[in-house]
Amino acid sequence: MIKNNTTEDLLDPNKYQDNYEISPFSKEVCESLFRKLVLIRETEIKIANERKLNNIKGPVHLSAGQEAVSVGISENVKNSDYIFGNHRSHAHILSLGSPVDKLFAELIGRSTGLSKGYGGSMHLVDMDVGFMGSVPIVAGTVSMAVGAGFAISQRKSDSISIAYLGDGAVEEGVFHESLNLAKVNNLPVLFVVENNLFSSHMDIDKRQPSSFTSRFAKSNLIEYKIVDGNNVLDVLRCSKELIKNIRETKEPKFIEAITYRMFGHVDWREDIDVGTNRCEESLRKWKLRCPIKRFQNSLIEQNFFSESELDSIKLEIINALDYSWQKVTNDPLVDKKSLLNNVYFENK
Ligand SMILES: Cc1ncc(C[n+]2csc(CCOP(=O)(O)OP(=O)(O)O)c2C)c(N)n1
Ligand SMILES: [Mg+2]
Repeated sequence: MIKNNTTEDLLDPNKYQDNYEISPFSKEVCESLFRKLVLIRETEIKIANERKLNNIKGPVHLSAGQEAVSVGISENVKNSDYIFGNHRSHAHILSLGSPVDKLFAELIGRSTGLSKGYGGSMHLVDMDVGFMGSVPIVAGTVSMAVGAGFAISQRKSDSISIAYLGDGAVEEGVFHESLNLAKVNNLPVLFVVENNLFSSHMDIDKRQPSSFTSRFAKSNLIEYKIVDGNNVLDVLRCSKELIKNIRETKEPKFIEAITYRMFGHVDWREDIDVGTNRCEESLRKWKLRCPIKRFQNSLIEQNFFSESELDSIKLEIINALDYSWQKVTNDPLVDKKSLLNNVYFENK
């Protein structure tokens, strides 16, 4: 059942498709993880469909396929931690427990949305769950996570900050300065690179001499781990150890999760043949490494759940999402007169 694959094999979609060992995780923990994974996947599918119908007016960057990264990590996050996202943050915020109604409302400009309807998909915030914000500027939040790390170290609490970033963000100078600052100041920051092998439409082979980004952690003497980002239990285990370590030592750490997105860079299309390696065949293979399918197959094979039990959980979630969407479409739109509220300007 379980093959011994190497780290290098993570880049090969023909590998890491097998079922994996569930034990010693309990049935309860697995059900909760499964529910979160499915919630995020089905939310992204719903958003893709509504965007295609033009019911969502702004662009959406979907992370279907990458759910296991934030779901695994969020299991080890406390409410007092500070989490920073990027332009692809629906999964980050939902995995922390932010209500899906508020995400939907944000996408359609309702005043009940996460950013009161002013922001849309790339400007999400929910301080109740520790999510400090997502922004469209690639690598824009990495230094902010380091700033939060400074604040935590001044307050001497055991909180941590987390910067989620993509493999494209390591090509920004601020990323390198952030790693350096976090290391020399002993800041409790976890850098999480979701390496989906693409920056927009350009695959990493064409941009970098190596497909692994963790070499930058190594050059800053930051401990790092490379993990199968499509195996929720591996991500959970790996982040648990590193986060515990950060809380104890106040040293920054780095996770590189190798994953793949099912949709294209933006919106519902699959972006076949716009990058050099993203052809129908490679997408088909990567779908065989789907984090939900592998978890589901492993749970069934090892008698944690039956197929029909998992199917009914899925159906329950899909129905709840349809209900949420319908509900928020009746919420009030942002009042146009308030659009300049909260905008700072100096009237000289
Ligand atoms: C500073 C900056 N440069 C370029 C862009 C255009 N842009 C938006 S997303 C993106 C790709 C980012 O790739 P990655 O960090 O790997 O994240 P992914 O989209 O793969 O999740 C680029 C280049 C931007 N938003 N900000
Ligand atoms: Mg990427």
